Amino acid sequence: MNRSPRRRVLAATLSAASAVLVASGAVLLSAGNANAATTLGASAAATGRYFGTAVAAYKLSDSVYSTILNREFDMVTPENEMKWDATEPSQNSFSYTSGDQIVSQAQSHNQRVRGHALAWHSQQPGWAQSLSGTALRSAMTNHITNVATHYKGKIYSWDVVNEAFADGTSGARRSSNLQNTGNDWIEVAFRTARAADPAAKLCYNDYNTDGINAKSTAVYNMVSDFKTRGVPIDCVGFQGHFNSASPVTSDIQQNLARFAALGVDVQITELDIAGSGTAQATSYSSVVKACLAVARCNGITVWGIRDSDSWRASDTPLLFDNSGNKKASYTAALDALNSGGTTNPTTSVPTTSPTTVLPSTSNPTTSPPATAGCSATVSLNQWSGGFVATIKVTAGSAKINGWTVGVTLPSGAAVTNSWNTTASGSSGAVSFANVSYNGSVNAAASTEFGFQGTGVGPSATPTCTAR
Ligand code: 9MR
Repeated sequence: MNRSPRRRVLAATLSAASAVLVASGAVLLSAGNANAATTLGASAAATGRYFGTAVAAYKLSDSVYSTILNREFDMVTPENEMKWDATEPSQNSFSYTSGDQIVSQAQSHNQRVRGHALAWHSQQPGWAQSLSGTALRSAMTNHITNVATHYKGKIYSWDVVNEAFADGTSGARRSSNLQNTGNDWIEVAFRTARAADPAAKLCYNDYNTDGINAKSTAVYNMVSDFKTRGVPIDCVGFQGHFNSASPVTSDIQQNLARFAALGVDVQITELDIAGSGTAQATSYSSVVKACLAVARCNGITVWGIRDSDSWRASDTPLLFDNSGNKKASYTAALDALNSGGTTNPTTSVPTTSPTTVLPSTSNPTTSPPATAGCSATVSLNQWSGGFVATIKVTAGSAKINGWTVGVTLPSGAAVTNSWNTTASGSSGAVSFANVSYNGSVNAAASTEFGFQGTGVGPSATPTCTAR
């Protein structure tokens, strides 16, 4: 794949590492608890998430490999075995042996499976590469129907479409034979997958979309459009292939949050980070924490087990060394998981109800608030031509039951979308009110919302009015 350097985002205020998004149904787990889990899967499960890895069928007989796989991970993605070239080597003749092997080993170890990938410009069989137009479109839908039907009931989520957007700043679709069949090929793929396996979560998956940039915004706009028009999409995968040209940026959390606010789950799907030692460990920690801070970020998958298993082994990008020993990056990822985060409301158990973040012990009618009110601060990620603002609303010394934040945008700036709030106005003086689930904020507690815009974002301290 092309790995052109991602555009650097100017982080006016770094909020990703420390901010915690308190979204619907989210609770905070205490850090450093004595019952900290000792494997990646168990630790992720404690917050309602999974921790997965890419798996190669031919390595399952390697005992070092399979011991780590079955000890640490509760989700697997076939690295190559469910791709078009593997599953349909000649037209309408299907081959599932290696994919089935991974599914059956996963089932016998209580691991779920992310199917990867139904429609992709790469790793197509030769016969598909030479098709075009309606012949290719029919071949694609036939492929999706057959493969998704074969695995029906066995797949947690499918990467229905993989890597359909171009790198760089164009925000355009990637040019490919599939794209040449018509711009609707992606939604046709999703509708076909839904019809074949209605229970599988359907994901769009891509790389260089981890932070906020032109490519991720193009994907965001597509997902938003799909949700508006009822095209079936349940999740967005962010591959997370990082190296020095394409480093972990501070806005991953904000990017995950803006997609989640569209009503989809978000997942880190192919995480690997070139490097070693403390620098690599710190990067792993920050990616894990970004996911934990977003309630709908419901899982992380690393793209292989040992460094030697990686598609780019010389970058030593994984959590285990060539001998299967845990690296510093493993410990950093596990510690980050054990530090807790927002629980995932789509998979969490009932004990994680929002009532835990909204204690109702103070009754304003009998105990008037000492100091009503709230304050707000803004964290800004600004790039040339656009920005994302994250606003933190903090209650005063008494619980508040609603809030409105006033922001003055500089001339020429405009709000294009927002999350965890209802916006009034889009330029000049804009006000943001709480939504149903984040109006109640306990004394001295905080909640966050955000918005994206064009132009230059607001830098002045916002006003906050409480109810
Ligand atoms: O890890 C996969 C490697 O074994 C294959 O040779 C390669 C072929 O394209 O695909 C690798 O996995 C890719 C994944 O399917 C999609 N995102 C990028 C991954 C790394 O290239």
